[in-house]
Amino acid sequence: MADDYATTFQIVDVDGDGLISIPELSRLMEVLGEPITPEAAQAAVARIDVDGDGLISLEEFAGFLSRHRAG
Ligand SMILES: [Ca+2]
Ligand SMILES: [Ca+2]
Repeated sequence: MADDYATTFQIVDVDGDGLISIPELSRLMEVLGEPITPEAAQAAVARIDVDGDGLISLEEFAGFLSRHRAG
C-alpha cells in the first residue's frame, strides 16, 4: 500500500526532490484534465500539508490518501 503511494508520489514529484510543490500539484491537475487556479492549488496543498512548510512530503501525501480512502 505504501508502495502505491510512493509510486504515485514519484509521478507527481516531477523534479524528484521528494516534496510536492504547488506548481507540481497544478501540473498534476492539468494532466488529469481538471486544471485549477494557483489559489486553488495553494489551498489544496495547505489542506494536505501537516507541518505547514508549504510542501507535501510522501508521509503527508500517504496520510491524506489513506484518510481519503477510509472515507
Ligand atoms: Ca518536487
Ligand atoms: Ca509539509
